[in-house]
Amino acid sequence: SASGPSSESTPEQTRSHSRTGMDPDSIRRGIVDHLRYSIGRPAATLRPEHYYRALALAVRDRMQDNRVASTRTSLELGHKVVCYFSAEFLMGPQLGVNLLDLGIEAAAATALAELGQDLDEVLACEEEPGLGNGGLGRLAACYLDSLATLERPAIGYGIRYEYGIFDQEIRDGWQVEKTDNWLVAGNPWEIAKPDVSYRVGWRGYSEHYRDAGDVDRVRWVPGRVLRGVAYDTPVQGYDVRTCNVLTLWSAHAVDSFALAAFNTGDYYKAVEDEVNSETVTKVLYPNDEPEAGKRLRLLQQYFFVSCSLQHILHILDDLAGTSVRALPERFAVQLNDTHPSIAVAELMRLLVDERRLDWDEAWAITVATFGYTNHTLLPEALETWPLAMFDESLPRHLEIIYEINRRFLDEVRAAFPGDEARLRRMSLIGEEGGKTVRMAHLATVGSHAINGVAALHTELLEHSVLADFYQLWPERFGNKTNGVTPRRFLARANPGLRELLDATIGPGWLTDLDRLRELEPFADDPTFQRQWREVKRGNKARLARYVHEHTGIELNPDWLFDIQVKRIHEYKRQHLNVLHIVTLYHRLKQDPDATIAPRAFVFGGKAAPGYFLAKRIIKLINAVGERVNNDPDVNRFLRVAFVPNFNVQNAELIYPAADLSEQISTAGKEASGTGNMKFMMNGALTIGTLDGANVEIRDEAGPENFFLFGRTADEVEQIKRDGYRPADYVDGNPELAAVLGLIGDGTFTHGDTEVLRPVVDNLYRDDPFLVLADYAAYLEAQERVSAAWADSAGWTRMSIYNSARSGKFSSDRAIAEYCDDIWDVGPVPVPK
Ligand code: H53
Repeated sequence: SASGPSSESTPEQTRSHSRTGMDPDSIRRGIVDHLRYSIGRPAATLRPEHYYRALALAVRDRMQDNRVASTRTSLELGHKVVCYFSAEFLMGPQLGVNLLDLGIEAAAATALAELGQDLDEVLACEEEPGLGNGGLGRLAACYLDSLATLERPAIGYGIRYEYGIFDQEIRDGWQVEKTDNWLVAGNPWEIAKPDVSYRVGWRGYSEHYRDAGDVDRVRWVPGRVLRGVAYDTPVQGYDVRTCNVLTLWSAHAVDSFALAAFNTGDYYKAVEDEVNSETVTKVLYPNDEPEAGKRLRLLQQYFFVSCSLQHILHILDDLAGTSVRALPERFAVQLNDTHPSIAVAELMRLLVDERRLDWDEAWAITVATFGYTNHTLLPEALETWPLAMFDESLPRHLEIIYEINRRFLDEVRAAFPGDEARLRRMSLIGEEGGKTVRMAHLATVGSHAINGVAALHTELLEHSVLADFYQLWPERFGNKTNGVTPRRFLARANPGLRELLDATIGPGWLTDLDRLRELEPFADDPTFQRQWREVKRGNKARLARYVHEHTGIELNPDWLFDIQVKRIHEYKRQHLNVLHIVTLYHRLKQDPDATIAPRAFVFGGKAAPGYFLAKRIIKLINAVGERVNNDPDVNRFLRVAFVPNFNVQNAELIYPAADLSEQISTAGKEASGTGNMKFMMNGALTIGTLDGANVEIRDEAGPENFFLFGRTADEVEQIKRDGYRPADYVDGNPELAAVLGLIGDGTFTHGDTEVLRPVVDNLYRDDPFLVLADYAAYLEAQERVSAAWADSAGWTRMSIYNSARSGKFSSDRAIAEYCDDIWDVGPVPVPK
């Protein structure tokens, strides 16, 4: 073989090296071995999906070698480990990125070709794990990628949902949800660890007793117990030996149900118990921002947090001579939103009740261990649990929260004497509309570092939602602007651009994205501009094929591709985008001689199944699309496509195909956004509000390379305070009135005047996200877009500048900041 074992290798190493070599020959042997020993199918029946599984297993073997070396290096040398707690990890397809990270894309393609298989066809067989809803879950996945690439020891901890985010189908313009049975064909990336298993209690009561040393103690006697089992997925860094791990917990009954049945004679009761336990990790709640408020959701959160903390303490115990007191020196635990914030109370319980530390010491350890990332200001998304439900579910944790609160409020009292209103505002227990446990307050009080996810978001956090906490502990607050991984969203998603970048600025940019600045001198170079446009056109043609295959709609790759993909939510204002389309439709219908620069509008995104208006907005997009696409008066200039089932896989086709990125949320509502960054890296220009990370995107790109419009966050608040009356905007704008009229009068719905009525009524009467107040400014910005598009060289220059200046939005930059400012974790190179 090409890379034979070195002469110093021991026989053991020789065997392992030849088994997991990175050359085409070794990979081919790996595939053949797995086909034979892991898949076990007669040669004649082998199809691409079998080759997919065999190659995935062969790749996993290679990552596993790195994993073993990484664990040894980080644990034995005593390095601190980042633990990222997240209820969601939206990992996306694994095979392609793992090949990239290991540097064996070409070798794998050769190996498959020798077996008569095509790599692209094999890659297409992967079912993506949809264990997340949107931005928050995908951010967690990007951060795992950067942690490994920056050689930081890290463990992602989460939930192994049996059913991930639903698959979306579009029928008659409506969203239809299909369950996502992603595990049916097996998951070659995970390794089940039945021996890595912890008990998790639930319900019951707490019992006070005196221990041998005559100290008052409390023990929790749970009414029910489940068992969590670890499933490990290796997370390979790019071009390094470091391979971290994502540990996801799956819920089971505590004892073998068959055994219990023999003892009690009640077989069916025992089976039921098994079934009940397993429901805990059965399904992901499909709400992106708004909290679900469901008891099972609280149990999911507690379940994965408890397993993870027990696992961490267990690792600490295994490190000879390390006491739990060293926890914050050895582990940094980050809470991704409030979903895992029950960890604060659970760690206190483990330290005080089980490890018998005194309260003050346990509290100091807890606060030093946790960091909390807030991802939203939307009031409906801030988690609170009804006190009664919480008490019934986690009675001991409620006692602990009361004690944390008592001590905390004493501290507030000391800092702000006599300020009763402040105490009420800051309490961990909310009093308005029935008592609740406020999880954001628990996470904040229990963490030494609290961060927002974009500069504007952090600023608003410090002066609105968490203002009282900021005044108490300003030094604990900081900003960590989000980032996305260029490995997946640039190199994998956009092979044409990757090649052009390599050819133009040489290698190295993929792990040092600021180097894209070296493109700037080429921004006006006609040859480079032509190559740039060719890459973009190829990407647009690729997306057009996909859209045609999945919707039947034909898009012309020479048109301007204007794209909005993200969860469907009123605050993201997909309906504002639609008002623009209907305005253009109306103008073309009014004036038969009118012409406009042709545009393809592409949408994608899922609506939470119970979100009435979001589902109507999907219907609105499809209804307008159907009419526009089939009307010869307008379809020469306009097309509208809704890509069904927006997910990580098709996202990789969509971002690189955009000319224009729609980031049009009401200012102050989108914490950061990360799709905005993926578009920018791939050379799209942004039309956007001053919201979330758009502000920083505009600062980096330069205001002349960004289409800004709309009210600022301050102005939005001002308008609301003054009493917003959306109807005034309709009365003052005949074109807007006509557009709303068309939507309401059945023009797009075959005469049905009821279907879209709720959307129109909502805008006219309430319009909580100021769609109508920003309509005129949005149209004006779109005019600027059209004018800029008419100048092809000018547009190309702006496109190049956007990519060239997107370096800040690499998740490598974000993770380096977390490591330096919050986690205190440095690089731990694993010898090759
Ligand atoms: O988190 C993203 C942000 C985005 C924000 C999103 C998010 C969720 O996806 C779910 C819950 C939540 O509180 C926030 O909406 O703006 O970019 C990652 O930070």
